[in-house]
Amino acid sequence: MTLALAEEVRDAKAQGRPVVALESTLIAHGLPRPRNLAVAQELEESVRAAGAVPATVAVLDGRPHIGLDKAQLERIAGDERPRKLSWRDLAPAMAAGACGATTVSGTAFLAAHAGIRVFATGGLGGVHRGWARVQDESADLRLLARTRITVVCAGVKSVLDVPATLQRLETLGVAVLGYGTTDFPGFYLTSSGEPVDWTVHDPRRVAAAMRCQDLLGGPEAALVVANPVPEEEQLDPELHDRVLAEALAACERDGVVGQAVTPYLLDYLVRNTDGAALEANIAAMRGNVRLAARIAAVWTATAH
Ligand code: PSU
Ligand code: MN
Repeated sequence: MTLALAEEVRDAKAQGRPVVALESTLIAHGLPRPRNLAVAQELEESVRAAGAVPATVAVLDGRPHIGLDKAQLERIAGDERPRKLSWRDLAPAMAAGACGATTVSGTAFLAAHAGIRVFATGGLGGVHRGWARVQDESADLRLLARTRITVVCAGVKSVLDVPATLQRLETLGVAVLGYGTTDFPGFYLTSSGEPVDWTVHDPRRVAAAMRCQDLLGGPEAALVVANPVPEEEQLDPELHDRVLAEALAACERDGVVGQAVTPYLLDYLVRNTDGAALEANIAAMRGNVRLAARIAAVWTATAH
């Protein structure tokens, strides 16, 4: 595949140093400009500070890039408004010479092809509420069922149907490890109120599970590490529940459907919590990136 690997990423891989893949849709479509660029740069810096190399993934002029330089990151965050590319969109985007930010499924696919095993994001896509009426399930879930990569996330956005998403992950055979928690995180909230089957407290235990996946072989599947936002940085749960209920009602009233639903709800949450939802979102990403760097460090140090 014609992947453009940043020099820094190529060197790190050749020398067996840790690399962490980062997703670009959250930069281009998940955060408001111009804050998005500052956050993207900060996340890359925090991977470096932890001794790993960041590899933000995106498609530029039809070419998948693994690791972006400063100008390329600015393009993804800027006014060009790159498209949102899930896994299925990669081939058409390449053929069209398009620019696009990759979702969890697009990023995981490209990162795995580049031989990167650890990936950090904010929240996974999942099963939308009202699935019985409109079968909207993110392509993230099926891609993770067939890609050997470890994804560190803060759960799935609370705008989704969390129990249904956990059920789908079970059906698809994707293991979920709660990091320091017996609850599945609730993205903006420390807990979604749903339990997880497995809990770990140390990056070494995550790396051990990755090793065991490889020892077992069999169908390729991801490992989801669900890392909660610290309680002191979460969105106030009462405010969250109230504004989310309003947002869902407004969405229904305005007849918003399909791809537009998530951005609509997220924007509503940010605007109606005085930005507190945005701060919780960024706090979650920071924590995930730091943990991913630690996992990647253990993973490369215990060479295989
Ligand atoms: N969760 C976030 N921010 C995001 C997304 C999820 O907190 O920006 C993005 C991710 O890129 C995820 C995608 O992969 O939304 C899922 O979109 P869809 O439901 O269209 O598959
Ligand atoms: Mn969708």
